[in-house]
Amino acid sequence: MTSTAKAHTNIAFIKYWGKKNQQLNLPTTSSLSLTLDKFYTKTTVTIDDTLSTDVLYLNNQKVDATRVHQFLDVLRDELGYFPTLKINSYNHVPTSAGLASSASAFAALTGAVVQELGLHLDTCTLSRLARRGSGSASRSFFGHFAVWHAGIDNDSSFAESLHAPAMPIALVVAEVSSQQKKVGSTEGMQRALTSPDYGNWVNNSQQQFIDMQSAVMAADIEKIGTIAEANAMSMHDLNLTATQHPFTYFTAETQRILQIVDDLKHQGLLAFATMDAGPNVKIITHVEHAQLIIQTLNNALPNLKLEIAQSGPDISY
Ligand code: 2P0
Repeated sequence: MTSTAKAHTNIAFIKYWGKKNQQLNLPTTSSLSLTLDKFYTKTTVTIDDTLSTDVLYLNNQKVDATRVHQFLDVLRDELGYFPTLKINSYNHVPTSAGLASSASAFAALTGAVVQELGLHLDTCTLSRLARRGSGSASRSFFGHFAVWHAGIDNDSSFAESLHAPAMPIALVVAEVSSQQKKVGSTEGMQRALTSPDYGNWVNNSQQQFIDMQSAVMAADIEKIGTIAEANAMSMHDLNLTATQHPFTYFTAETQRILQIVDDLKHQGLLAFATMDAGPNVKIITHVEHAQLIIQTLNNALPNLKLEIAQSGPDISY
């Protein structure tokens, strides 16, 4: 038998930036995301007990990904023994989009493995399992908006759909070229935890999480963008104010884009910036404003790679 799952990536509007338990990927705060239509991972899993170990192909290339092997060990702990697997994963998250693929990759892998084992688990259980591979993967099972409840232990930390109304929201993704060495999410979060502002960030984030849910349920794109921008910028302040190995993901080009977003906002457009573990800027806007934002960025920075994404679907099999 062979089983396939397709999971879309997501962008956090209220960020996950810090773990209270590294082994379980338990976050310090709850987070909230929009699933994106354009970017996804499709993963096929086949039980093959002739193999001596699990084998993984990524975009048709055999890879030895320690993180995936460790995750399959976690799944065997949680679900009980299962035979060796052959895994074929295809990432439709072009590096040019400047988005991380670990969210869609671990969600698709979890869905496909569980399907291949013939288990019938609810989506919140799948989310809880995928969290162990990568925190943000917990949110990639749900179309449109998802909330990941921080929880207090392995059982209580999972995501679910927000059941939000449809709305004309769009995301303009601007990829910034960067020579600087990337600080991975796990490392970046550890450094951020040493910021004297971390406790304040947790408190503010809790309020922003509540306010964001109201804004999403009211389909108020301006409010969504305003809160998302404030949350993202304070996340990046933590990196700068870390007492151990302070750092920044911002480059000169990032700052130029943020300036343009600010100018567009003052011209009356809906344009709000959010950023993740890298220099790329994602602009939250109304679908009708997206083209103008792209034109303006293109005129100012002709080499910038730009993509538009909209709300994406649930995981599918
Ligand atoms: C997020 N990010 O909420 C935050 C905002 C990046 C910045 O989740 O260590 O790959 O695998 O749990 O999920 C990216 O971190 O981290 C991330 P791990 P993950 O989307």
